[in-house]
Amino acid sequence: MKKVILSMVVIIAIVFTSCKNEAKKESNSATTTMSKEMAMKDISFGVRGNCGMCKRTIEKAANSVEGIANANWDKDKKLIKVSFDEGKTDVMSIHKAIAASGYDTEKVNGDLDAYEGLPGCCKYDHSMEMNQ
Ligand SMILES: [Cu+2]
Repeated sequence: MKKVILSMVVIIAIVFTSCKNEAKKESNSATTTMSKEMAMKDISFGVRGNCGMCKRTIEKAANSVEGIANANWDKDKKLIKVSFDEGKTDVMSIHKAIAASGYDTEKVNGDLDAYEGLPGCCKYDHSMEMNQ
């Protein structure tokens, strides 16, 4: 069910993006600020974690990737929303950066040494459901 919702979101995002592309083609006077917006991509994916401290670590890791405009991890949903510049980075780089800080993402397992270094309250359960 979640996969269905996720793929619907992706489809809507693609449709929305292509509509914006159409709009841009129609107006040749599109400004540079508009093309900057066009390059930004919004994604979300599951990331395990427990608390507010996890939130800071996860978001800091995501924000350390060049091209990330915004990162917001939802503690209850175990989900991060990221806006990034597709010209500067890609989805896997964001997953890897978060995993390197010790946190599991949907695609990359968290670095175990970094996990060991996390405060006790942040030692999340590796079987925790993500993207709730
Ligand atoms: Cu924590």
